[in-house]
This record gives sequence, structure tokens and C-alpha cells, in this order.
Amino acid sequence: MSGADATNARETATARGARLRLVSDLLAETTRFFHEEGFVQLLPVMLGRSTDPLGPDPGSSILRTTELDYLGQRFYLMNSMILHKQIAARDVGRIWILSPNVRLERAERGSSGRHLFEFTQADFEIPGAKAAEVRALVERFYLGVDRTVRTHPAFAALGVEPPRFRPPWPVVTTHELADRFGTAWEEPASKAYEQPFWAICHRREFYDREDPSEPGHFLNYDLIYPEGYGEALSGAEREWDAERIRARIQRDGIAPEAFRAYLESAHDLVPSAGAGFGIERLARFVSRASHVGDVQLFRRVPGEPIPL
Ligand code: ASN
Repeated sequence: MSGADATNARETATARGARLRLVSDLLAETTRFFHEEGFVQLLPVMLGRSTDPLGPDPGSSILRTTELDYLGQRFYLMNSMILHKQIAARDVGRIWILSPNVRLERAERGSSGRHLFEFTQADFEIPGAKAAEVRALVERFYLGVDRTVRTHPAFAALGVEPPRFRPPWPVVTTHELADRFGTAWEEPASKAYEQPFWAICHRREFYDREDPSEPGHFLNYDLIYPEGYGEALSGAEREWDAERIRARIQRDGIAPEAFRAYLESAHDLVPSAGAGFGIERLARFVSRASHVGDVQLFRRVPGEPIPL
């Protein structure tokens, strides 16, 4: 190894160590926050009899959901725990989970800077909550993140300044965003903003509630990071009426067999709202990493060769 190569390798190892320490401290802050807000932490499931269809959603591009047969039953690897969260909110109350998700994204997504085929989201659900209450909770969470990063030693090691979080953040409909930035608004809109913003009213998965008083209007919300970093979080008030859920599954044209187990468990769901935010995307944004894979020790970037 030349002297320059050795210096680069040392710098890379220092940056990696700093980012891993930051991820660890962001996890500690996330745990502290949900604990103080009165949530029960559940352990994740990784295999389910039904999972998130991740569609129809213009932002989703998975090749397929991974399935396996085990002792006479069909299981799916978790795209997300959304369906389990609804049951958990009904049975337990305010819950949160550090949930590993496997999403087999297309190889092209590897260059977006923000896609991984395996990542962890902090996923929470609140019985009886409305969208505005969830957005306020998330904004409180980011004030804690702001305090954590302000004094964190990783930034001196990385030679970057963490962003400041100054909620409350603007709420914009996807219709307004599409008018201003085109249908693929996420990246240009993210580049145009200097603070995070909320994008509301996405037409997507059956579990996001359609406003009964305004059909075609959806009671969901995404938090978008500024400066081109893109989506941070997605969430919604949920569709909880079994008949409406059935009708939405049919309207979306998705195979009902994959949701039979969910529909059997979903008989007396309660109204709820929640969201999930990617831990790696949070760490990427605050540490100004060029790729979300840079905050993982074992990179899971679509299309890259994976050593282990
Ligand atoms: N976690 C998201 C939610 O709560 C769902 C997802 O990850 N697709 O709505």
C-alpha cells in the first residue's frame, strides 16, 4: 500500500467509525424518545403470513416480495410491519418497533443515494391518533435529534456541520408539488427546500385511509428531507374498516390471497395513525453522507457486489 493509500484507508476507517457511533447514538435517542412518550417497544417480526404490498405507489420499485414455504405455510419477508402494527395498536396501544425490512429494489436504485435492499425503520402506531398529532410528535422527535447531533464528536471527525432542525415544517399536498415540480417531484422538491417539509395526500397502498368526506383525498403524510436527501418518513391515518380494506385491495388489483391472513386478523381494527422513518436515512442526512450505504457496516446497496 502506498503512503497515500494508507492515509485514505485510515480516513475511511475513521469516517466509518464516526458514522457507526452516530447511528448508535441516534438509536439511543430514538429509544429514549419513544420511551418518554409512553410507547411500548415491541420486538420485530421478520416473516409474516401477509406483508406490506408496497404498491400501488409511484415511489416504490421492488422486483418482488420474498416468500418462502415453511412447514406447510407460506411466509413473506417483511417489506414493512405496517399490517402487524395495526393489530398491535388494537391489542397493545401506543407501540414502536425497530423493524428490519427487506426490499428487493431494482439495481438502478443503487445510484439514488437513498435506497438499500435491507434497512431498519423506527415504526410506530398510535390508536385513535390523527395526522396532525403524528406530525407534531415527529417534529418533537427531531428536536431531540437536534440536541444529540449538536454536541456529537462524529462531526469533528467527519469535518462536516450537522443540519439544524427547526420545526414546525410546511405541509404541502402532492398535487401542489406535482404542479410545481412535475410528477417525479421528490428529488427536485427536496433540492428546493432548506428545511424538511411534509408532503400529504399520496394515492398509494390500501392501508392509508381515504378521507370518507372527500374521496380521492388520502390522510397520509411523508416527511421529506431538504437539499436533495429525499424521503425521511412515511405514515398515515389507517383504513380500519374491514369492508373498506377489502374494497381497496380489490380496487388496487393486488392478489387477495397474500392478504387473507391479514384480513382474518383484521376483523375489529381500531382507528389509528402512525409512521416509520429509516434509521440509515436519518444518519445519512445528519452526517451529510453521499450514500445511505455509507452509514452501514455491511452495505446493502442495490446492484453492488456484497462481500458478506
Ligand atoms: N412504515 C410505513 C407506515 O407506517 C409503511 C412503510 O414502511 N411502507 O406507514
